[in-house]
Amino acid sequence: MATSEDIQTLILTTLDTQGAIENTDSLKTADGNAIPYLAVVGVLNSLASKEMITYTTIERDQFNLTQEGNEIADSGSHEAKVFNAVDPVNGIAIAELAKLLGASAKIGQGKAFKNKWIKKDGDKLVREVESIVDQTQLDALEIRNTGTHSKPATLKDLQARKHVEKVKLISYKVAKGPKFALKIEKQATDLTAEMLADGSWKTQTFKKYNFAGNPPEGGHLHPLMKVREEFRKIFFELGFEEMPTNKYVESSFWNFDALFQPQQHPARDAHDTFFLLDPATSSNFPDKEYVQRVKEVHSHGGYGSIGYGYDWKIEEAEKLLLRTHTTSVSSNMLYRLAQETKARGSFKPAKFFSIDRVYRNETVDATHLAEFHQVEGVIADKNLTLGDLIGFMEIFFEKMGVPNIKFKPAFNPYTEPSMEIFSWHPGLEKWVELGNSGMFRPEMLEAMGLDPDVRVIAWGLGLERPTMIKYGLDNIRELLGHKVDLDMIQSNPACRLDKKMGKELVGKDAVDA
Ligand code: FB9
Repeated sequence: MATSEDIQTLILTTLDTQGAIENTDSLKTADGNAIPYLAVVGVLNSLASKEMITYTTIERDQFNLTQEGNEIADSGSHEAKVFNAVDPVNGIAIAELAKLLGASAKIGQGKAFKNKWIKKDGDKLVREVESIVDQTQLDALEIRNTGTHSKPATLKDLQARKHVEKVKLISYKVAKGPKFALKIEKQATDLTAEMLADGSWKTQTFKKYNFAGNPPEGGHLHPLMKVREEFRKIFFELGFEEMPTNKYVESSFWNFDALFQPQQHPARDAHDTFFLLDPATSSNFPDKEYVQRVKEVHSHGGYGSIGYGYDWKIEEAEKLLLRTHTTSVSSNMLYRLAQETKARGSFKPAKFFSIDRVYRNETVDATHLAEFHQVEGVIADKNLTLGDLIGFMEIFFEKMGVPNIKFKPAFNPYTEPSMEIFSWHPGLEKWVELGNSGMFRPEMLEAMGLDPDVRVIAWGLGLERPTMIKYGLDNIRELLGHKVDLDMIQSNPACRLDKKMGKELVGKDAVDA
């Protein structure tokens, strides 16, 4: 068996003498054997990587007789065997034929009938013609001798009858490369100190890095995470601090009560909220005075509010749940801000944001699942107004590439006034709901201990809708869940919120936000 060195030398010397190799099939080893193409291509690749040669692949089909095909070429086709077995005069009993020819009998009869060589006569077969030409045998012989056949139809037919099989023959056309040489110059794989010292690096040829290998299978960021990064960038650019959202389980106190959401509010029953069974409750509330103030404002009001006038129960507030919004984190952060203000004795404005999962026991549909990612921004400063909120929304959504937004009065238990945010979507000729916003109520903020002139504006939107719009997905199950196509995950482009993206949704399907 020729070694790769032998093959290398054979190729280089042949190129040297003949200038080119039209077809490597012509290469023979010293003992005159052809060289298997797999051995050749290995050598060609290494010579090509050194730019000593260039080569192109030659593919051609070869047709080989199967074992049955060879029997036919040697001893005639099934149908010819049948014809020859039929006595020209007396014919032959069908049963007799089977004994005589075995498997050929059945196959041969069919074809001999079709060729009108024989016919049935009772339980016998008789000849219809004097003599026959066994074209099938001739065809098989032609293929054996030439590796193909003049009539493509015959090739097709004989392949169908499993007399012939097609094999793809690979060989190569080789030419000298820019760095052609008869001898392979040993290529260095590293630049060594010695080379630098003795200057041999100047003339030394270095082995090219072979990056051809399969790209390393790395992780892929889910589109949601790419859009999340875009939002995080916007918030950081605007000087916001990210809130710690690594606690999906929250107490009803921070998720609802601290936000002045009454205990009988429909969102607080299991139809809308996932309550925990075990542990069902938690009583580690920060300071009893604050809880008392929350109880007070819910039941009897205060801070200019009449409250809800119901009997607020700590048991309700202790119930653990999967947070229904990241506003539960905002309430906790604003309470800490109040604590820090008291401790520092002076108020310092704050800008917080959160982007993380929230859970709502809602009916799932094409754009809603029981969990989604909420994006929330909170700005706390003295004497902020609704104008500041509107102004800031314009800045924020401008950075998202969403100009000319509009506001529609809305209601949230924890903000007054509240506004839904809409943008006119040119592709859809329609207003798309972007999110919700408002000014946190004094019942929430002053109960925390923040001074009455400290105002907090806040707004929220989802991560799923912008991601679906940006990546041209019109069903949330294409984005999340077991039906997601992993190719989409592995091949989705980088996200640019402020730029139109390739498959960005336009027209009808982006509407039902
Ligand atoms: O994301 C939403 N829409 C949206 C957002 C961006 C967008 O970008 C396009 C690329 C240009 C397109 C659409 N929505 C909010 C609107 C609707 O999708 C809505 O049907 C679904 N909403 C979720 C809640 O569903 C129950 C999105 C989610 C949402 C809604 C409100 C808030 C947060 C998330 C809030 C709040 C809030 C209010 C006041 C104070 C603090 C927080």
